[in-house]
Order: sequence, then C-alpha cells, then structure tokens
Amino acid sequence: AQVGVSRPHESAALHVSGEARYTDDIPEAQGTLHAALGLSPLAHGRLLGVDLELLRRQPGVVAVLTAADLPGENNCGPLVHDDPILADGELRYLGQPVFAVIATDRELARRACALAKQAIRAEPLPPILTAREAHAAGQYVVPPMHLTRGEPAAALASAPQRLEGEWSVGGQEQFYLEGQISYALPQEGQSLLLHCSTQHPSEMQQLVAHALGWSAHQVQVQCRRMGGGFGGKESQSALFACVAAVAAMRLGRPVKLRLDRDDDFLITGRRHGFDYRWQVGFDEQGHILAAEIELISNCGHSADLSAPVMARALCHFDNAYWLPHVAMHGFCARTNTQSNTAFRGFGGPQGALAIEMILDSVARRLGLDPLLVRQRNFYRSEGGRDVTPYGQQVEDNILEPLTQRLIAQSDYWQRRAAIQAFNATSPVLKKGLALTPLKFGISFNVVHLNQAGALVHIYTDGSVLVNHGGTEMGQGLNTKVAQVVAHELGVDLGRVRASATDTSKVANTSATAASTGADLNGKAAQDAARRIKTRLMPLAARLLGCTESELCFAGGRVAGGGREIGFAELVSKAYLERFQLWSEGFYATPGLHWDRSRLQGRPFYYYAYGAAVAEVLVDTLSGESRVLRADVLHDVGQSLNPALDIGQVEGAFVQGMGWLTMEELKWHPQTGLLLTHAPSTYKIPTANDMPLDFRVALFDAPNREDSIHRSKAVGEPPLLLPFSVLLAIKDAVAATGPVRWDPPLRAPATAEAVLRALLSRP
Ligand code: MTE
Ligand code: LUZ
Ligand code: MOS
Repeated sequence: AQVGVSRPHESAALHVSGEARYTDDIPEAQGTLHAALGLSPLAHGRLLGVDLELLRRQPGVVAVLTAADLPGENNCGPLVHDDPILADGELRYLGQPVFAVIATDRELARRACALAKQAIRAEPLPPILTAREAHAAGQYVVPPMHLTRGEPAAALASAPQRLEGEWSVGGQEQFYLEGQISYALPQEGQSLLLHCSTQHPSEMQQLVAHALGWSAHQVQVQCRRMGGGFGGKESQSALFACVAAVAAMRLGRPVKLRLDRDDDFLITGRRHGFDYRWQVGFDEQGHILAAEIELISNCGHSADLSAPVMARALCHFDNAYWLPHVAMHGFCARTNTQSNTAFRGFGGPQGALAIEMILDSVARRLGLDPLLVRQRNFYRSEGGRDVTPYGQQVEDNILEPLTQRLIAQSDYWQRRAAIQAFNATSPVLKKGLALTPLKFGISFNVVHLNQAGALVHIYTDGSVLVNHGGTEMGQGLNTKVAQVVAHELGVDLGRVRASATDTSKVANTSATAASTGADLNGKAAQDAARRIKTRLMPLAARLLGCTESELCFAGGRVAGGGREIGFAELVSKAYLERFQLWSEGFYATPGLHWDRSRLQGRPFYYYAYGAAVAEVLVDTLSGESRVLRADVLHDVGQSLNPALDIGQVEGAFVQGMGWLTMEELKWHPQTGLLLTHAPSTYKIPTANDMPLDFRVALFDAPNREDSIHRSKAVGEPPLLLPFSVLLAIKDAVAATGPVRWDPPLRAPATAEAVLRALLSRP
C-alpha cells in the first residue's frame, strides 16, 4: 500500500541540501527590476501627496508608482473590497504601503523607500489603536454577529452558581521563514506570468487581473512551494502580487518584490488578538447551564478574512462541550493597525480558548480538578447533549475514549498527586499540570470553497505527473496527493511526481487552507487517477484474458486471471491503441449547508479531536516557565502518512505554545508603531523551548465519513493542544496561593505576565 505508511516529504532531500527552489531562487530573467514599498509614517492621516521628484532623483530608481498609477481597481482585499493596494486619500495604519519604487536593484529600491517620511505629505488624524476603543466607538469592519441557543439570560439568572470575567489573548505573527515575495514577468500580447509565494494562486490571479483591468485568462500564477504560509499567504500575498504585476506591465520588464522582515511585519497582518467579556452559570458539580460571551477581535484597518475568522471563533466557543443555553456576540473591531488575517486555526483557537479559561475558573471556584469539570461537560449522545449551538449534530464524538486513553498513557492522576507533593515542599519552583481536549470542525465555513480539481498525466513510459489546486507550504500535501495517486494506480511512489501549482493547469481553486488540502485535492486526484484506470481496465482484461473485476493494480504491475503485465507496458500498449492517458478530476465535499446570516447549519463535514497533558515548572521569582513534559493523543482518522502527521502535530503544538507563552505584539500607544517588528523583539519558540519530554501519539481510528482513505485533516486542529501549557502555567501559579484562588493570568503568559499574576495573590 502507498497510503497509511510513513514516507519522507517529497522535497525533504531538497530542503536539507538547499536545492529546493523558492520564488527568490528562480533564475532572474534579463532586465529584471526590483521593487520596494514606501510606508505610511502615520497610523492615521489624510494623504496630501508624495514628493515623486525626490524619489525619482535617487540612484538606481527607474519608476515610482502611487495609487494614481494603478490601471484597474485599487483593491487587494479578498471578500469586502476595502483594502487599497497603495494608499489613496487616507492613511490607515503605520506601515501601510503608499508608493512603490522600482529600481535596478533591491538595495537601491529599499534605500529610496527609506525616504518615505520626507516624501509623504500628510496631515495626522487621531488613530484608534485598540479593539476595546474601536468597540466603544462602534467601529467595525463588518456588522456584529450573534449566535444564540435557548434562553441564556433566564438560565444564567436561575443558575445556582455564577461567575463573570474579562480576558484577552494576543495576536500572533505567522513568521513564515520565507517572507512575502512576488516575481512578475510580462509575456507576449498583454499577458503575465506571476511567480508568487501564496496559498491562493487563483485569488492572486483574480486580484492581479482586476488591478490591471484585465481578464483572468491573461494572468498565469505559479507556486512551486512556500517556505511556510500558516495563513499569512492566504489573502495577504495579494498586495505584493498586484504591485509587482502593475510595475512589470507598466515598464514592460520583469519586476520582483521581496520584502525584508521588518517591512513584512509592518505591512501584513496576523492572528487576531481577542478581548472577551463573559458570564457563566453552573451547578455544584461544574455542569455549565448557561454562558454568554462577547468576543471582540482586533481586525486592523480592513475586513480581509475577519468575518469568516469570527464565524469560526463563534463555532468553536463550544469546543468539546455541551452548552445548553448560550449567547455569543462577535464584534470585528476596526483599528488603525495592520489588517489581521488567517493564521492556523482561523479564529477557532480564539473561540475555544475562551471556554477553556472559563471552565478552569469554574473548577477553581468549586475546588474541583479542572479535568473532572471538563469531562462532565463533554458532548455526549445521551439526552440530546450532542448538538452544537450552530445546529450541527456531533456524530463522530470520540472525546471520552480519547481522553481516557490519554489519562492512562500520561499517568495523569498519579502525576497530579506527585505535583501536589512537590509543590508542598518547594517554595520557589512550582509545578503545574493540565489536560485540555479539542474538537475542531473540518471544512471551509463558506460552503462553495469546499471544492478542488486535479490533473493527472501518465506518460508513455508509465511515469506519472500529478497537478492539483493545492499549494505546498511544507505541510507535505504534495507527498500525500502523490501517495493517493500511486496507490490508485498501483505504482511505486517514486514513479509519481507532483508539479508546481499553476492556475493554467487547474482553474478556480480554493486557498490551501482550513486544513482541507489533502481532503479536497487528494479526492480530486484520486478521481483523476480512477478515470484513467477505468479506461485502462478493458485493455488490461483483454491482454490478460480475464474479467475487469479480477484485475489488481499493485506493485507496478497489473494482475488478473493468474497472469500479469507491467504497468509501464500496459500504458505503452494503451498509447498505441490511442487511449487518453491523462485526466482531470474533481471533488466537492458532500452534505454541507450553512446559513451565514443565522449561523446555523452543517458547516463541517466532520470533526477532528485531540487532547494534551502538559506539565510545567514555573520559577516564581523570575516568572519563567518550562514545559517538562507534554503528552499528546491526536485524531487524524486513518493517517495517510503517520510521519508527516506527527510532524504537523508537533509543529502545531510548539507554534501554539509560542502564541500562548512567548510571542507578544506591542504597538506604541500613541504613534501606533509596531514595536515588535523583528526577531530581535518578537520571540518565537526555538529548539530550546521544546517540551523536555514530548510524547506524541496518533489516535488511530478511521474517519466515519468517506474522506480520502478515511483520514482526517491535521494542519490546524493540533494548534489547540498547547492550551494545556497555558493552563498548566496557571495551575502552577494557583499553587502559590490559597485554595480556590483563580489567578488572573493573561496570554501570552510571558515571564512578565506570570509575575503579574503572582503579584495579585490575595
Ligand atoms: N505546516 C507547514 N510546515 N507550513 C505551513 O505553512 N500551514 C498550516 C498547516 N501546516 C502550514 C503547515 C495551515 S494554517 C494550514 S490551513 C494547513 O497546514 C494547510 O495545509 P493542508 O490543508 O494541506 O493541511
Ligand atoms: N473559512 C475557513 C474560510 O474556515 N477557513 C479559511 O481558511 C477560510 N478562508 C477564506 C474564507 N473562509
Ligand atoms: Mo490556514 S489559517 O487555514 O491557512
């Protein structure tokens, strides 16, 4: 079998030898020019003009572009067309691109752009820099969203116990290792080839066409691979694609736009920080009776993907739990900062984290172990406690068996006792322990996006080339899709090669996002391979003298009726008999329906589950913490490739840990300058921050839905696993105080935040 087995990433050898070609490694065509962007020095202002003469005088400068030079629409926003490519009239955030300089080399272009402060004439206006301020002023990028079930107000009023609170979680920079880049090459007769590091080539094609005032068929977008995307290249690769394309067509020369890291931080958005205000009603056993919550996301200056991000946050506030009466109110606050966007989990983590913090507070109030309170609130089929607030029935619930197995594997209860004993005798160093579960909905929460296409070629020597609408960002999608095709045709994986994503091969693709890459493109590629196989079967049956139902494609051979023929031989015979040896394939996820205005329906094909136990050590003098051990049990259905899936789970765990414990964004409270705009001031986890003892296992049970080989999506769900780390830190802090103390720990739980929580001890 070619699926269900660990195989190295298709580019692993190229990655480690440095041969893997990223967009900036494509040999430059003769005459290539380089672009850089001049950025707004104000968080908010009226744009009065740009001193073009000053910029044009700079060495190496070939051209300077402003909004007035755009031949088509000045927009790079994906859903709401409210995102200018270059500022026009209004400056909306500090870092907003105002002009582009095109020069003979990148350094000269950047140097000219460094004159932005002198070149831009603007009148400052007061900025709104926090989501709370924007909420108070009623400034939103899209209208508020409400999701309600039952009678939350009445149920809160009558609940035996009530708690309320406010909390917030910070944003997170994607920190893809390869920064944003686009390379535009004019072709003959008003057409363009664009190499772009993007998760969404079709949308780049469309937005570039609009910016040029062209039709889509004039623009071809290609992406062989990205050096990471993490959601940051789903929509936000567009600004750079549009600038490179417009400059290239205007000058009739190839133009490359590659950002340096500081500009990438200053221009692009990231994970939305959220503010919450909540109320919860519960009984003495910790059963949640009602909850009401306001979620305010900091969207930045434009809508971008903030609406579906908030919708996903609202659809994940329940996480693993039955909430009989619930009201959620989502506010997408408009602020004068970078426009926030997709980041692994797409609002799901921000929704689910809120209920996990609330349950932890409930448990502390009652003096119960938080694990018990969690388990008591799990979705279960008895008593109709298995319907989500948005009306989808949870049919594939494996929360209880998965959690039970993890409790056993991690010795949760023994370690709970050992930690209590340790803390009793250790005044400075304190340990904490937490188990958190997750349930994550798989599918784009916009129904029509759940479709994919593929193109499979078999050449006359029996080698296979597969192309599909998904993009490779390191997650191993090409490997999985190649495995599916190899499996279908019964050939070795080495005979199948995946080629660069290209809008001229598969049209109208969705972003590689929502963790659906393998689900959608794997099915589409399987469809394509099956179509070719179906054409080959009558010929194979004739050659082998058997019936079609006796045929078996495996090991590079086709067998039947006690005889066999090599796959390559069969293919060359088919060619001579004029069979079509290539095919397209298509897939659309079945059974989805969603009422976007009421937030009701079945947005998800299925759920992925998982749970993690984290044990941390906190130094109560410095506030520093360290993950001593993490045990993970994660559900990927029947894995297509366990090695890749474990890699995804480990990576997501550490990335989520970074979000919740180390990565802190700070904007200057008056100017709105992002102060943490480089690795010198913004800290992501390194090898040194890995859990000292890290045990990741897959919960190996087939998807009950007919997904590709009964696997489940893996990209985003495990980002929720390190909630356990944050809550273990909170547990360690709580151990310094009186029983039932609920420490006010914010996220990210940096050393500073931990010290603040410790200092608030009663
Ligand atoms: N893994 C790597 N190495 N690099 C990435 O950029 N992006 C994540 C996840 N894993 C990412 C990654 C995100 S945000 C998503 S949505 C999925 O991969 C997308 O790929 P998939 O749908 O093929 O899983
Ligand atoms: N929905 C979703 C989306 O669940 N995930 C996504 O990445 C996405 N992107 C665009 C629109 N809806
Ligand atoms: Mo992932 S945030 O859906 O690109």
